[in-house]
Amino acid sequence: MKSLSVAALAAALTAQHAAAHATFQQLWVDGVDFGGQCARTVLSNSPITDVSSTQIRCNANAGRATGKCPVKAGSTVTVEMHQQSGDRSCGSEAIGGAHYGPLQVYLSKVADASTADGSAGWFKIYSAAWAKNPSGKVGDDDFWGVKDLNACCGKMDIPIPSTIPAGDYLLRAEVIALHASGSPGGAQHYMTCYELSVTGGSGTSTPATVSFPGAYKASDAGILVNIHGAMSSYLAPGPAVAAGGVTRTVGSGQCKGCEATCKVGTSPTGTVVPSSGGGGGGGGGGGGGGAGPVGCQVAKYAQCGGTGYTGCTTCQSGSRCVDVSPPYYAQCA
Ligand SMILES: [Cu+2]
Repeated sequence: MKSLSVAALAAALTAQHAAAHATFQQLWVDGVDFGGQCARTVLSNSPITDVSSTQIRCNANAGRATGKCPVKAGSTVTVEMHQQSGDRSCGSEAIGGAHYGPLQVYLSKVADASTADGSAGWFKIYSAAWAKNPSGKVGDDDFWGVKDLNACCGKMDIPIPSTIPAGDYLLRAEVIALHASGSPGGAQHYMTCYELSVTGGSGTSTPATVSFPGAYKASDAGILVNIHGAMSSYLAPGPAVAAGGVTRTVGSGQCKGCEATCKVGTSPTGTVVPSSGGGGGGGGGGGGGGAGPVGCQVAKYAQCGGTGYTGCTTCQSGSRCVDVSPPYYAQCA
């Protein structure tokens, strides 16, 4: 039997590890599939590990969304994560490689979700973190939000508080993978920002907010932690879940996502509210901006097509428009 050299083995493990990485890609609203339309598409499925970086807001090089998903306060959205761009099948885990940790969701009230840069304050509306495995097994057998997410084919239902004021919001969905977090900088943050236009609601709740960066420290008990041994508790990082938000009891062993009704390809699909003024989404995209039908040009890695997309379809020289999540999303590559 042939044995691999150490270098070849290391390369194989690195490749396998990268393949296990993931991004939040799609959003459902009350069972209506908006695909990737209101997601600021993340170009790499690699994690952010520096909690003091502005990339901790909405990930690195997040491309502009097609528009804003219309959401009624008090309704339920479903975030959807997968390892590979455009692959919504349930054949592989949403995030693989024993990348266990919490799933948390934040909202930020903004003037315009299509241009907001994530510097406004955030409040937490959802946390699915940890629970002890009652079987007595410890360490990696404990229950984690990530395990529930994987059991639901990458989908998790997130109730939107009925008490928030109407207006634009960024919704930040985040998995923190803790398999290597026993040493500083080892925790892996996987996040995507979705652009929402919220209507209705009683509109009086203004929860206290935190900033990104700022909400997390590398030394937080929920970030610098060895999850492979016995744990008696786990404190998810960031602020407490705001009033009207949900703390999920993880480890039910059952999917509590919308998988019974959310069927890719056969569920109703939604149309986003167009981005205002043709401006670019914040946080990167190469500054292509100014999308318009005449003389326009889309920067490499920015969106150039897909359901509901009305912007420029001409890619900058050296790149071409590629379907990455047909029919929802195409980008210059
Ligand atoms: Cu990893």
